[in-house]
Amino acid sequence: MTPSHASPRVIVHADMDAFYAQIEQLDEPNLRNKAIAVGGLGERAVVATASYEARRFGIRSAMPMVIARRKCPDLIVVPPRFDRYKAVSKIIMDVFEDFSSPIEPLSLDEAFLDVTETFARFSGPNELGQTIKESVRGATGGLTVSVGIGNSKLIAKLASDMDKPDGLTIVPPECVQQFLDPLPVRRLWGVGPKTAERLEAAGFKTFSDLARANQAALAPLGRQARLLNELARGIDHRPVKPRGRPKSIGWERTLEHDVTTLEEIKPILRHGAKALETRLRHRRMVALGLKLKAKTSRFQVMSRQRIAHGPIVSAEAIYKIMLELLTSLPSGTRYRLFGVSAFSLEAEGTGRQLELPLQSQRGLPVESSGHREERKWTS
Ligand code: DCP
Ligand code: MG
Repeated sequence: MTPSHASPRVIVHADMDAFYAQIEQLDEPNLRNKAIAVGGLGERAVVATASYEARRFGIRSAMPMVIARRKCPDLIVVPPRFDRYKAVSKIIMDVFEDFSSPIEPLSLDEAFLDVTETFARFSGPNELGQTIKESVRGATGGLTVSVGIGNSKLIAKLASDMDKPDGLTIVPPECVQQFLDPLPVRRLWGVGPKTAERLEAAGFKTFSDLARANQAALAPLGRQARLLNELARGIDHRPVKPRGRPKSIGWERTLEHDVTTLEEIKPILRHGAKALETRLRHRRMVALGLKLKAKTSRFQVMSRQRIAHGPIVSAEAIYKIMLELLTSLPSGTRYRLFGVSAFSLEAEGTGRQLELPLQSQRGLPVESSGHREERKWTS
């Protein structure tokens, strides 16, 4: 039985542009607008990825670095920093989670989002797409992502690739066939290169060829024939599959200016608490533990955490605990980053009473790399 079509799905595919290279250009302004390749320096090194400036010279992922240098003698080669890429990946996946339940990451820099439920919050797909792009830019300090929106994973995936970099491609349901028709069959997402070869050998060059083929023409494709024909007609019911249950869910922000006073910090924590509530609700989870993280202007990281006696989910309750945890961090210090996160997560509705009185919770300071500070916080 095929799923009902009563309410069409809204699926987004978001894929960062020249991911590693863009991060290097963000972190090192001297590399901006230049042809750069991220990869090793050894003789056998290959290009992990190249900036769009370098792609104009024909440089591509997986190309031997010697060839890349030959194509572009001014190419700047930057060694990879995987920890940084992973950290950025976590930030963007958290952003995606604000829009979608569930999200399905495909790699460090791309994910499917099923936004069917949250779509009504936006005036239309354009506002949805622009908001995702803006949010990624804001959370990462300026990175661009290309976004595709359609009624299936296949359409969304193909659409995000249409207008890179910094693209937004929307395929309305009534335009699906027109969008697919001219594409070569090897672009069918979920079809391996072997199958694509077989398709081409059997005379199917484009989606259009495959979509319009009759039973007899499809016969040589064997058991896959029907599925391939349906995909070529834009029929794709594959669900967005959630990633595994996370150990923690968090929000953090590096501030544009360092802050010191309670009055400056309160709105940041309030914002963080709201963002965390959204993320917990999207994943239908509640938190038994909450953690406040802070980084000083001297890059000293401190955190304080608390185990709650009951599950917490509301921004109000999170904010209240954050304010309490804040009082055990040094006052009078300049802070450049705050993070609000939840751990000891449970699925929502597992039976415990929600949000028991906060007074009964014990504070457990941990991981403190800062010295005890006697000064009190004042507004
Ligand atoms: N990657 C890699 N080796 C490859 C392909 C990719 O190490 N053969 C890494 C580097 C990329 C990252 O994975 O930055 C993401 O891969 P993408 O295919 O999404 O490529 P980019 O994000 O670099 O470029 P774009 O998506 O704009 O085409
Ligand atoms: Mg990418």
